[in-house]
Amino acid sequence: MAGILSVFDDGSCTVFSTTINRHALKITDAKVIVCNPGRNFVTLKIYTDQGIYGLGDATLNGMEMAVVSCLENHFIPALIGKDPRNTEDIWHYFYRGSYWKRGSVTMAAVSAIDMALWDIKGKMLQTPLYNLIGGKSRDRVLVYAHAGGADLNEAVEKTGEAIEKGFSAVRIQCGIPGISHTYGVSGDRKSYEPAQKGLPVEQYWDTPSYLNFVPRLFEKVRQVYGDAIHLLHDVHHRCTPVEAARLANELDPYHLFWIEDPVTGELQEGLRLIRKHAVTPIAIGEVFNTVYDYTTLVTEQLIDYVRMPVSHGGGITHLLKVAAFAGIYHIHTGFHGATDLSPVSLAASLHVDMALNNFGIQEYMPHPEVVNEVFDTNYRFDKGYLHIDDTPGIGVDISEEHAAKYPFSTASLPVNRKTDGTLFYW
Ligand code: KDG
Ligand code: MG
Repeated sequence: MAGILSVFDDGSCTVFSTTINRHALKITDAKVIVCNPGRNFVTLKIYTDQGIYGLGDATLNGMEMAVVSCLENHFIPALIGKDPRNTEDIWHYFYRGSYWKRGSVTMAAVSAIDMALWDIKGKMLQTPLYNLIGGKSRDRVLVYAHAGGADLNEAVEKTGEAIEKGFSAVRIQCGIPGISHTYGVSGDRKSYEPAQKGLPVEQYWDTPSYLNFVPRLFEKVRQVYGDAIHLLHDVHHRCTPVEAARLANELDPYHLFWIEDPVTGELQEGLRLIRKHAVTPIAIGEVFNTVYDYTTLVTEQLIDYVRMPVSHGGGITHLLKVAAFAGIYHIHTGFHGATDLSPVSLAASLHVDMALNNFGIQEYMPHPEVVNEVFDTNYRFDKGYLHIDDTPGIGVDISEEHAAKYPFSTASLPVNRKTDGTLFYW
């Protein structure tokens, strides 16, 4: 990758063959690219008058078009003419300046704008994003894989497959005897993708069966693979505080790396009961949007990992603040990285992971090959870690030509009911 070729007295410089005046930079246009290479992605592309553009991920699984509308009808028109280098001021313009603040849709739009602006900043300064936010705190990023099995034997087998691939940390989800569907388990042995075409499908859930089964799963996995491997589990918001306290307590002997979302994220005080009864570490926040969602959890040290994703939690600008807040309380990061976060998000998270001192682990659910036809990426997996190269900015590009071959198709996350029909958390 070519660097700055020459710098002139007036502050302008030549990068590649484009002359950039560093004293003036304006956003001239922005567009939203929606595509479906196997699943829907929404990508924001912001253009400047200096020929540099930036990309941000605006995907909100199952709610894609709401974010597109927010960007196209409300935020993009207000962006035109602003100086893209003013990431802090622009963040506050769309967050603090907006009377109707917070919420998943608005914050996904704010996040996409912020990511794209940091991408521009890095490209303009010809340096990878991590150099702008503290530089490298490590050489590589520890990641965890997903292993989902329809039953105990398959879950054990899938865990072994992840270890074979080089992962040293594995999140294990398993079909529960007596429950037809459970979170994180694919019906057809393909990789798990919760959003299904069309309107939400209804699934059924039974917490007592789940609570009886999960400790047996981790007992078995520890017997087979020993103590060295990091084990994780996602409760996916499905327990009450007392149920979660029982589960965390019964999992204590198997020394999990974490349990995730043991109770719904909005029930912050619920975590107090879990802490009284267990030392299994806790990760929360993939559905959070702002630092305010974390106040009680962090200041009372009720959790061990913050999971709010770069694409839903206000982008780089806000995630750095959340991570700093968490760090003061010895809480680490473990950012969300499911397949509904596009390669732009994954790369942006990796830059933050590289730079933070209180990085913990990164979720890594590789995208299917067809996604790499649309996105040109700058990260690679090797022996349990992701490595990111030194491409300037976030370092991911999109091929609009390939994206156009995969048009948007409505897909929704499931809705859950208890076995008697009562509506429940998914
Ligand atoms: O869109 C919903 C998914 O991102 C979520 O269900 C994935 O819980 C998840 C995880 O931990 O990856
Ligand atoms: Mg989760």
